Amino acid sequence: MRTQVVIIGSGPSGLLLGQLLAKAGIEAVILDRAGKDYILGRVRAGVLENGTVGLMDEAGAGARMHVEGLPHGGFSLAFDGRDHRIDLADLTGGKGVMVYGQTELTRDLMQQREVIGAKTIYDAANVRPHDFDGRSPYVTYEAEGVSHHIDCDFIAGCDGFHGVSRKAVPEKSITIFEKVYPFGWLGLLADVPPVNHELIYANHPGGFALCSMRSESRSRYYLQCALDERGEDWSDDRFWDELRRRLPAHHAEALVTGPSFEKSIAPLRSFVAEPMRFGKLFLVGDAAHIVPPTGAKGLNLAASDVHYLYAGLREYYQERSSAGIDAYSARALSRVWKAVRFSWWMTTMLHRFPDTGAFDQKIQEAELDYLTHSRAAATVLAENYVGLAY
Ligand code: FAS
Ligand code: PHB
Repeated sequence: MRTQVVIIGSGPSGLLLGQLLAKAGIEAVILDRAGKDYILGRVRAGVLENGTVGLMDEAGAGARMHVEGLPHGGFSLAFDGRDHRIDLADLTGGKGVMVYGQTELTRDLMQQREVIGAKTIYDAANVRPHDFDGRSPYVTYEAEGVSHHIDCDFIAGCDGFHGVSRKAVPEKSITIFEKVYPFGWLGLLADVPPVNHELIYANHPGGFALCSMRSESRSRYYLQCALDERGEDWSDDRFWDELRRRLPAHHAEALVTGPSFEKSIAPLRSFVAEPMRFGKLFLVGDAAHIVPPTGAKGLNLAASDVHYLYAGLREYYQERSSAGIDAYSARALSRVWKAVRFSWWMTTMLHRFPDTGAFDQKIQEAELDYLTHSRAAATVLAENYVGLAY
């Protein structure tokens, strides 16, 4: 088989890239080691930047997002028993974010890919990129015990943090930057109305808490927890009691609880692989970088990577210019590192660290005090949260 671009990974970045390439008449085959149900069963991101919303529209997959998504013009920081609204729209000249679950975004992209009849191979085993630093890249995989070989012009490694693409790059050719945080997030999904109409990021002596949502009847909550904790150690009652403890009283009293149907713990890390291009192989999204979800940037960085790579590939095929693909890594990394900084800053400001001393505590309090009393400080937060320009 031969195609123009092989995309490894049918998550948000792979599917979004596939849709955009198809609209530009560029053929791509997507391979994923998992099946659709597994991919759709993962509970991940919930907040879309304007740029991501725009790319979904450009990909022809944004219709349901505009009907079921929740446009938000602000969010609250809660500390010392009070909450302080960050008015994103006022601070950024009218911008906001769209609350719409990654699961639904992925579902919409899968559906659109089926509509256009583009080729996606699920349950592809032992996917391997080859000769990407040479002139004839190809990808091999196995399906139902049969080995397959796909010749291509380019390979997009959209296979996430644990994927095969980054690991296929010789160690001497890649530089890793990493910071592991000494805590995780325990996430819970329940079909109960959200405690607030917008998100609440809470800094509390007992630890960080986040109140989010998937719709007006489905809530998504997170609690900072120790790395050695297990989801099964947290009954629903224990989770709800601890969430109430970490919220200001008026929110704690208003909290509607109910049975959870998803509970999981995610570790937090900052991770960047440089560069993001190796000959004919491009790393995209979580394959190249990971951020703590405090800044709601992971999924949105995958989208901006796709924007840069799509622009480069379209320029290559339509204008026979390599300028865009040659600039991909530098352009993507410039935005990645600003989002990594923002995610690190939000995480450092809002979480309790095991080694937080009295001085660090005072710095956190000063940071929050400055943010809620200075328009300039709040503007910096707001413009990063809605998403910096591509
Ligand atoms: P993905 O990991 O989504 O997709 C990679 C795909 O590649 C998967 O379908 C996988 O099956 C496939 N694959 C992997 N290895 C392969 C192989 N060897 N061969 C073939 N296919 C292979 N981001 C936010 O913005 N907000 C959040 O709240 C948030 N919460 C998160 C919680 C958790 C537990 C995790 C892990 C991540 C979270 N993220 C969050 C980040 C997350 O949303 C990612 O940024 C997003 O999934 C990135 O999309 P992709 O780059 O497509 O990678
Ligand atoms: C979510 O709804 O899952 C979510 C929202 C904002 C974040 C992280 C996660 O910063």
